[in-house]
Amino acid sequence: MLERNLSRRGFLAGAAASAAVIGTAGYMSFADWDVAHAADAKSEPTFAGHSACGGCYSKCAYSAYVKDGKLNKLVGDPEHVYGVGKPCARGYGWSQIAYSENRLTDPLKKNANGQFEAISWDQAISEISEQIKEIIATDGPQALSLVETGSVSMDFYVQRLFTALGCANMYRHGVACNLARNSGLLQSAGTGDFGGDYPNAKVIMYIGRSFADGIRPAYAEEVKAAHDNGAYMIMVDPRYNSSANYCDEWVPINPGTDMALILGMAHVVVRDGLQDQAFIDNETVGFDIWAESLKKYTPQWAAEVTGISAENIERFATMMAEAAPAAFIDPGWRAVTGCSYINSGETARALACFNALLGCYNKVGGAMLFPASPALAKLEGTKFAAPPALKEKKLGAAEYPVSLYSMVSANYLMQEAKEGKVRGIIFCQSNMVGGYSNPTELENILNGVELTVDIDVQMTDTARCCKYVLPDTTFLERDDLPWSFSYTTPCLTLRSKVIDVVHPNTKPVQDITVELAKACGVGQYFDFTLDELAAAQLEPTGVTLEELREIGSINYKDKGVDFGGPIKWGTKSGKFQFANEEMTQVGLTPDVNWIPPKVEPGEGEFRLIGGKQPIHSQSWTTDILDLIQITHDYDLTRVWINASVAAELGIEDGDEVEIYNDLNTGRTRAKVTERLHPSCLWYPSPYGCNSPDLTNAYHVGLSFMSFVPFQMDPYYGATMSQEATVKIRKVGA
Ligand SMILES: Nc1nc2c(c(=O)[nH]1)N[C@H]1C(S)=C(S)[C@@H](COP(=O)(O)OP(=O)(O)OC[C@H]3O[C@@H](n4cnc5c(=O)[nH]c(N)nc54)[C@H](O)[C@@H]3O)O[C@H]1N2
Ligand SMILES: Nc1nc2c(c(=O)[nH]1)N[C@H]1C(S)=C(S)[C@@H](COP(=O)(O)OP(=O)(O)OC[C@H]3O[C@@H](n4cnc5c(=O)[nH]c(N)nc54)[C@H](O)[C@@H]3O)O[C@H]1N2
Ligand code: SF4
Ligand SMILES: [Mo]
Repeated sequence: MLERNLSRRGFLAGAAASAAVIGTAGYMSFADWDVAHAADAKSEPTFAGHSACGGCYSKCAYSAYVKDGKLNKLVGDPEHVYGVGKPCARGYGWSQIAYSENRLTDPLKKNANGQFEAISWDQAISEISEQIKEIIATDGPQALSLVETGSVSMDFYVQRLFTALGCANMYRHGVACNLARNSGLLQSAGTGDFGGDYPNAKVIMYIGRSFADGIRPAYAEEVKAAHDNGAYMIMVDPRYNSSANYCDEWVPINPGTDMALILGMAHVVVRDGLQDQAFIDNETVGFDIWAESLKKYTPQWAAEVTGISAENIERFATMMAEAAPAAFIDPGWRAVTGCSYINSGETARALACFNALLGCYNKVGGAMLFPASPALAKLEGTKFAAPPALKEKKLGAAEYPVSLYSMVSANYLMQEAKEGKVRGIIFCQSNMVGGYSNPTELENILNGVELTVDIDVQMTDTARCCKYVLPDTTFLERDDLPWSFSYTTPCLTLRSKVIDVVHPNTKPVQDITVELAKACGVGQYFDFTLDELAAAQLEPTGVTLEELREIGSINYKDKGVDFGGPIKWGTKSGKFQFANEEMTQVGLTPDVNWIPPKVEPGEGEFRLIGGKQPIHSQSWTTDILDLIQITHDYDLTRVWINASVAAELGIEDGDEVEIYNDLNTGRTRAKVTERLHPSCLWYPSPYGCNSPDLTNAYHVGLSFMSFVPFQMDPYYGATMSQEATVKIRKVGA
């Protein structure tokens, strides 16, 4: 266990707070935080402004308090519809990043020996921009690319730079998150995402979604409300996850077969005429085609595939149909529908179709399409007007025509880079090597790319592989643009700078971008300040920049979902689509049909499945001392193995084990449990950092993706993070 100096604990103060993090279904409430900081509270920190957490992409808003110029206290802003005033443990932990001793503090360039040397900003900007210009002059702008998922201003500035350069190759992290899900939902329901009216639901089925592990505070609160209001909740997961305690049933499914469960349930609903025919007649197309296909997906067939009894499949289907429209299958986020399997996107499409059978969209207690987000000004014809529209589409768009365009596969970009078709890649707030696909393969590919730049706040696995590393300020040290978004209700949020820049040679990403734009000859598209732009964007909202800065977030509670009202489907047909001819472009049938997982474990093999832990975001937060200490305290880097299987292999709880396949071998300890399906091993996803500069995270735990090949699903291009098998043995046996 890691020994560390307790006096260095800046935020998560002490063991009580750590225990609360784990004990309260995975997230730390404001009350817990208050208790932990009772002593501090007496010394009166002062309000410094509204920030929005930079610890994951939910950007939960909070009020920041400082003492002696240092961040001292956070209080959640309840108006923020994701954060609901209750930042999670990761949020408190990540707020320490500004003061981390492992921050990037200067621009760096890799020398001939592979060592980084500090260089001046002038040198960095001029060398990078010269190379960008040379690449464009020789091979055109499509030889460049960007991998970025960031704050609102980061999105705006870096994407505008690439648009100005004429380069369409802009990618995000969806390939290893929700690319397949959002695309599948888009092709059926016409939206990349939907939610649910959890508090009013009577039956909810979750397939591979754990709101107490993969946290968004609003989600956790809503599910708690569903539970308190008596909803019957079914957790389908090969693992008894941290949310299963809230549920009425745990259904340990054979991993990768959720689609068969949904098809079997849909068969029962249609066979028994339990579908909402009025909804189907008025709102959908293609029902008859799917109904015909469903005939073959009997509960007996589904039972064979999933390992769930036919009786239970019948029971779930009937229970949900009887509770409809106050029943739905949750769309999941990452694990099952997002990117894990060859059938992930089709599983998303299947569940969207099942919900359509229930006629539950935008009904009280049903699935919920989000209301429109607050409209910001488009700013055409003004000095803020966007650069000319791009002439080409991004690489991979033609190969993955049914994928959501903004999410087209970053792995495809890497494949093109491997073949020498891409000469420059800029990463921004993206640790691709740390977890989008096989890290060794990604590192090899990046080594062959001429210009690689990473803009980050710490030396990640990706930064290590780049030639230039540019130090951003942290989210606490910079202003942002207004964020307009929508969940159960529309919301407007502004993140403001709340502390002074800690390291003088770091720069806000927007300033870095403007300097690069000027040096590349496209500075005319950035002839304004961030504040001028923010004020102009806000004009249609009726709120000024000053007002929004003062209040932080506005929740438009009166503009929520119109339950029972007309639905505007975002599909080409204008209806919900049970069948969609466009799917044939990628070799799929118009309606949803069974696709088995790509990989099946052979003799002595296990499918490697994984997931989030409440205290870390992706690979992002593992270097934060207080968060990684919780990892050590609770021994959270163990591999889960089913108890009967472990007994057969002579593995006991806590034993040192080796996990191995053709790609990787690694050692850890076993967590022997009844709470896991025997066909798989479960390993947490945050660990295995390979960057020695991140001294707290370095080589803690194993890197999940090191056991997974560099690959893409043929339909949507997602990374298929669970299409891999491993073996396990006791060390020394
Ligand atoms: N603490 C924390 N919270 C986060 C994040 C984070 O990194 N850390 N990241 C945020 C982001 S970006 C995302 S995408 C979401 C992800 O949120 P989720 O998608 O909920 O996250 P996971 O933990 O990957 O997966 C959920 C569950 O799926 C199960 N599972 C794995 N394989 C299968 C299968 O074949 N079938 C079924 N039925 N279940 C399976 C896993 O055991 C796990 O318990 O979390 C968000 N919130
Ligand atoms: N190992 C691992 N890989 C994963 C996952 C996982 O759980 N573990 N989860 C998958 C999922 S669900 C998702 S959504 C993707 C997410 O993939 P990414 O969006 O790439 O997220 P991270 O890999 O966490 O890396 C985020 C990076 O942003 C940096 N960063 C944070 N704040 C700032 C800032 O203010 N400015 C700049 N410039 N950089 C900043 C962090 O230091 C970190 O390197 O990862 C996927 N891959
Ligand atoms: S869910 Fe947690 S880590 Fe993510 S933004 Fe909110 S408080 Fe921060
Ligand atoms: Mo994600």
